[in-house]
Amino acid sequence: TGDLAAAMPFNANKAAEHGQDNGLNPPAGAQVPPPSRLPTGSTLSEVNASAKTGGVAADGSNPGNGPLDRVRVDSGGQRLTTNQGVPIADNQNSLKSGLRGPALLEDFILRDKLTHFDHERIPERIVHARGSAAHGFFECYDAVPQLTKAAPFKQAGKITPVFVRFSTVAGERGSKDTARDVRGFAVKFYTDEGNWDLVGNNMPVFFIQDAMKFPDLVHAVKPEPHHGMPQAASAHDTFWDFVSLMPESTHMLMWVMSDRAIPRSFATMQGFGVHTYRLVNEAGESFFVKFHWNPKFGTHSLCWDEAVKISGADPDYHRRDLWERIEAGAYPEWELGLQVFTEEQADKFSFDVLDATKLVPEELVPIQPVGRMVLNRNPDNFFAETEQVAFCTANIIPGLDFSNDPLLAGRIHSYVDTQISRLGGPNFHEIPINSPIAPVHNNQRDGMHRQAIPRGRVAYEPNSLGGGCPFQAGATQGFTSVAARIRAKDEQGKVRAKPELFAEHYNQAALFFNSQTPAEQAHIAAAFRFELSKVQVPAIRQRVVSMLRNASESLAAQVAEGLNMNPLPDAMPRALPRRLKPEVNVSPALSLTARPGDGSIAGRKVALFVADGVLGQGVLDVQASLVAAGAVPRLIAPRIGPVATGDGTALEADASLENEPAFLFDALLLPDGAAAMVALSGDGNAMAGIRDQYRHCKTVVALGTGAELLDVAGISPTLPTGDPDPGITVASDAASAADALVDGLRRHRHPQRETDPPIV
Ligand code: HDE
Repeated sequence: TGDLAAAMPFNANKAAEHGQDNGLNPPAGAQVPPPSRLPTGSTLSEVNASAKTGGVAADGSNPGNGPLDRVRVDSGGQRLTTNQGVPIADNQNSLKSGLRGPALLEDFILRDKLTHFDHERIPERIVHARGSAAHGFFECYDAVPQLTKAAPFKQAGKITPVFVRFSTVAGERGSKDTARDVRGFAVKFYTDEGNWDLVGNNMPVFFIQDAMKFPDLVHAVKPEPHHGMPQAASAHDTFWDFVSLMPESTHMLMWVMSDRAIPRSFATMQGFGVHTYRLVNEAGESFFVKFHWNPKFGTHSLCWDEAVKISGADPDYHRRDLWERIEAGAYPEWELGLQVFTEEQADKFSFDVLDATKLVPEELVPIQPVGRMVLNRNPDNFFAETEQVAFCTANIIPGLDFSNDPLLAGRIHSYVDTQISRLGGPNFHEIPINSPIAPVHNNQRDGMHRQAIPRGRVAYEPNSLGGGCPFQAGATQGFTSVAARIRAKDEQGKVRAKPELFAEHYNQAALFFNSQTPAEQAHIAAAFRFELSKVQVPAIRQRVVSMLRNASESLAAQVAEGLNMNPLPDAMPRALPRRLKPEVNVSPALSLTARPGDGSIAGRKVALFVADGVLGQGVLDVQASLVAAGAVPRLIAPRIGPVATGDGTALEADASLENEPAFLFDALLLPDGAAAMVALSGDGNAMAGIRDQYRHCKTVVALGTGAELLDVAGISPTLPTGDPDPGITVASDAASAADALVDGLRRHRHPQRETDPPIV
């Protein structure tokens, strides 16, 4: 490198400090590339492509594993150390001056431990604080190049790792899972073109149309600020005060008062991107799109009394269900569907596709399946993964773009912003669960908790000293925004206002209500009644009913009757007096019953009651059949442990009637055996359990003398109509008992039995 080089200091270990064109370059290849986040020896495309095209990925394959292995810590066989790696001799006693003397300030081991402990909490999320998450993958069915160039959809069979977090909205981090609430459904795709976060909900619409109102909505639904009540509940004055003054919330209220707000499992709820987004293909053509996640196990919900009881017995009900399904290999799975439409089509709709309080009925634009998502690995550490994951609607990749939805616009700002205080600075993207698999190269530097060690002297662009790197990817490779024109008809200059169609608030609220089955409609009416009966100020209740009259007179009348409200208040004046004719008046796809799933009963839980004197063989046979069908049977007895069976079979109770009450289960078996019948019939926990199963419209199957327990509990195998109750079976042998349980689980619930108020 000549005389100049000889005259300059040169550190061969820091070759990159020397620029490209000054004659001081180390020989080509001498720079050590930074360590890769990929598993040793593999390339990005290997990590992201399955060997197959179409069909199924290998069980247990989890492409997200490799990149996180770098930071996983396993202390098995290791000695205890301080955070500096200094081995600790004694973890029981602080350092003192004499046995009874004062503790010494020099005890860096105690101080290391206490200091870290003192700071181990971070702020919870402003909303969606309570959540549960899992790793998995997205698998593309077929490439859709005509629609999008987005990485996950580029090749049939392509695998993209995902991390998914489900959440409730209103409750704090430690609140119950079964609150009546919207559920968050946030998916982080670690694509080979960067992270794409599809941060959605389990309902396709939202309460408000403009980000300006979000803090107001959240302040209204959260516990009231003077006394901090109620926790994880919308049944209070401030929420209903706000929404009743915001008629745009009517449609969303229908969803939140429906059984969708109390899902049976995260695995049995739909997910929606909510906003209209854009897909962009290689040619730069763009299409509007709505994202739908449809669960393989069908859409199933709890009923209200069940949700209330579960929240006491197992506040972690959904978190546990997700964890156990994955541990058991009953992997939750969803199909991703796209509703694709053009701007010209959208122009003709009777609603505005930029209005997040509106959905696009499936009858108008069908859903096109493009892939499936499987969750197959539980996190190793709740805090490091589930708590620290930071979803940001701003995270999109080439092939996708935003629409002008004004609610989305606020979100694009808010999610990045909130992480800066929640996760303590601008480098939260470097926390392992957040960092992309795609390499990160830019000139952003420093800040709290920086992990990357950028090499070289160049942190600006343009530069010549770094050879112009990192260089702009250019329009063919890099992200470009769709050059969507502001059309003449939309050109108004700066305005703080809304498009006219945003003022139509009731057509889709009516569509949703009218598309529900009678049982679902009854639940909506009961939910409004419950929530509004908790509201103290009568004028607020009146205002809600007056709003409902614009969506459904029948619903408004039922709610008013439930509240002893007489006469009915006048209908609320409409913001848009002219009526718009909706394209569809009934959309069967909006009913939960429209998606029974693939018939699998994987992960569903069955209580098999047992007690001393039980004829154990029948119970074991039912248990074996249920396990074979993928369900989770549990033996429940008055006490845990061994059961003295009447036929000498060895049985051990998994749980007691006290610690796992029957309402935690999807179905119930009452066993054969005269002595067991006597024991259970004298046990209030068993009797309450049978009545709860009945009241919650779940399946109860009695084997032999077990049928007498139904009589003792006052349960009739006949419906109020006089027909036999399809959810109550008296079986003479284990095989038919198992069949009846499997069949009942497939049907989930038997609403024919339901009355209001309940007869049991
Ligand atoms: Fe969120 N939302 N949101 N939201 N949201 C947050 O971001 C916000 C909205 C949703 O599991 C926060 O990281 C604004 C719609 C989910 O970590 C915050 C507006 C939808 C999650 C935030 C909305 C959502 C959040 C709190 C209106 C469905 C949990 C912590 C303009 C499409 C993600 C955080 C997770 C979380 C802001 C409206 C879904 C404060 C400003 C609509 C699933 O940034």
